[in-house]
Formats: sequence, structure tokens, C-alpha cells
Amino acid sequence: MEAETTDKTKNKNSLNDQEQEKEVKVDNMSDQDKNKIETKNTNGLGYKWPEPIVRVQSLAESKLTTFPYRYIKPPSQRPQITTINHKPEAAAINIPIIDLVSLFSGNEYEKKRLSEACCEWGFFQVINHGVRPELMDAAKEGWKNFFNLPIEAKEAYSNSPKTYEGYGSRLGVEKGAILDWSDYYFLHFLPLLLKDFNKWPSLPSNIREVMDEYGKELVKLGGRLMRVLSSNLGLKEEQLQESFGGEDVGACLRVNYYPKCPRPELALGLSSHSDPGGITILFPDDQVVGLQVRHGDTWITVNPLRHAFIVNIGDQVQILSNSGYKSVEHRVIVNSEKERVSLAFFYNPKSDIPIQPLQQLVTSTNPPLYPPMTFDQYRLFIRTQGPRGKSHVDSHISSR
Ligand SMILES: O=C(O)CCC(=O)C(=O)O
Repeated sequence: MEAETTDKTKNKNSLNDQEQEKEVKVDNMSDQDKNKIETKNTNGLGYKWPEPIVRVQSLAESKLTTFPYRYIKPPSQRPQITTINHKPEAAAINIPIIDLVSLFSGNEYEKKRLSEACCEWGFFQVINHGVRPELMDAAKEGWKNFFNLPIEAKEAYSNSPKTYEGYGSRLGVEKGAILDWSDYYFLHFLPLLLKDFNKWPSLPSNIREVMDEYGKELVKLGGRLMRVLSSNLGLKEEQLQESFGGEDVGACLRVNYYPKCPRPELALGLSSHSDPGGITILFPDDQVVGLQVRHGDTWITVNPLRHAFIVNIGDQVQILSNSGYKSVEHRVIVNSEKERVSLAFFYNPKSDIPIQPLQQLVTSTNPPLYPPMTFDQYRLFIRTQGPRGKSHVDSHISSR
């Protein structure tokens, strides 16, 4: 294993040298030429955003006299501030809570509850998950400190649509799009070829070390969850993971920063979407509510438990399970009193293998709902169009 890691690191370094050479050449080109090359050679997403990027944090910290129109959602998408659970004490409805010690020890009742959560909610909170609370706090604190650095320190990591890695303020490249009230930081843990500390912030001084450990712990947790999700579908425990590419899964993180918003009734921190990947393990802000999950016709505001993770099914698992498990729409509301930080960890299939409903879950009366598509192709939708409810996975259904 060590040797493999070293080989991969060597490989990565030499690849980095080639990449660096490429980047120096690219840096000397005009933006127009860069975009031409990018469109021709890779995923069609260029080096440049369609408009100058405005940091939402800077907007929030400026004394705005009017609320910028680019963040005003159409009336049908605006949050109803009276939604269930908006007040933390009204905890009557919440997503299911699953005790992982009980689940992993084979408790049939907990397995059944997990099944219901995956089929009916697409979301659940996990407690007793084994990740140290001190590590979770250090990760959250590190990112709060990062977002509180002077703007120049953050701009050094400013991202582009090409890979999304780094400090960003929009999803999607559509010119004139209505934007979300948030900034973010995006980075890779796996595959190791993509894990590059130089693309992670160097400040605060311990953030790389803390996030390295955090990433390893969440990869482990993701793998354990995959096994029970698989066996709950009636498959062998390794099946889902094998369909994700075995050891070659992808893992990445988006840290979302939602500044205070002077007009929370007009805006969203993150528009409604389902996650394009495999499963998401979210460390929400347990002091500030914000995540809303669609359940039937209602948006439920999740009341996070301290040091719990919120797990949700992504589109790739919905596809593999032939829609047995549901990837459910969710969004984030903002408020005028407190900023909010969340860490969304994405456990994804290897990006270049075709993902389609598993044969064992397909019958003549339950034919495959989705044609094969790689995750690289699939995630282009959200990367170009931005978050758009469930429209991608819905439009991906085979036409037959
Ligand atoms: O901030 C949150 O609570 C949710 C974030 C989320 O949905 C995402 O990053 O995809």
C-alpha cells in the first residue's frame, strides 16, 4: 500500500511538472485563446467565469443600500420563512436519525430504518459515527478562520470553471444567471492524483493537516456506509463500492460559507438541487439552521444534532439502485443575523466508468431507468448550468 502511494505520489509530481509547464504556457495566452483551447481539449468549461466574480462576503460586509438584483430569486423559488422547523424548538418533523454503532453491529431495526430513510427521505443524520468531535470542530474552526482572512489571502486560491478547485462564488457558467448568496472552497482528496496540497489553503497554519485527517476519516466512513447501503438493497456488501470503481473512488469537499444576508426572504444560500455524485456526508453548522430538504410538497428545515453528520443519497446511487434509493432536492436558506459554514464531503464513483442501474436490480417489470453515463459527463450539467432542482436526474431517464 505504501509503495503504491509512493508511486502515485511520484506519478503525481511528474504530472504536476507537466501541468505546471502547460500552465506557464497557458498563462502567456489571451483569455480568449485559453477558452478556445479549453473548449476544444477538455470538458468545454473554460478558464474564465462569464462575468467578473463578486465575493458574496464582500457584498455582505459593504453597506448595501439596495439588495443586488443578481441575488433576487423569482417569487416561486423564494423561501417561505414560515416553513416547518424554522424555529429550532418546533422539532416535530426531522429527517431520520440513525445510530451507526447499532447499525454496524447488525441491528435489524436500525437497518430497516436506514432503508426507509434512503427510499423515502433520501436524507438522514448519523450519530455515533466514529469521527472524533475534536477533529470536526478543528475542521469547522479552520474554515471559519480561512473565510475571515483578508480578501487577498483568499483570492490567491481563486477558482475557475475548468476544475472548480479553490475559492469560488458561483456554480454554473450561464451569463446573467441569478446567483446564490454564498462563497465556497472546493478541494480533492481522491483520487490521489488529484489531491494537491498546493491547491488547499496554507492558512490558517494547521488547516492542511487537519483537513488531511478529516478527509481520511470521511473516506472511511463513506466506505462503511456504502456497505450497508449495498446490503440493504439485497446486494453483496461490496457491490455498490465495486460499481463505484473499487478503490478508485473519488472524494472531494465543498466548504460553503453563507454570509449574513440583509434580505433573506428574497435570496437562497444555495438553490434547490440534488447532489450529482454518490453519497454526501455533510457537517452542517449546528448553531445556525439553513439546510432545507424537500419532503413531498414541503420544505423541511433540518435541525442538526451536535456533532452529527447529515448523509444524503446522490444521483449516482439513485441511478445504480434504479431509483430504489432517492436523491432528494435540497436547498439552503440564509438569515440576517448569523453567518453559516458547512462542510459537504462528496463520495463519488471513479469519474470515467459508465454508471447505470445494477443488473441485479433490473427485471422485466422493473426495466433500467437510466442509460449509462460516466460521472465526468454527468457532473458537467451542474458545472455548466448551476443547481436546478432535480432536472438533471429527471431528464436523464431513458426515453423508451
Ligand atoms: O450547507 C448546507 O447545509 C448544504 C450544502 C449542500 O447542499 C451542498 O454543498 O451541496
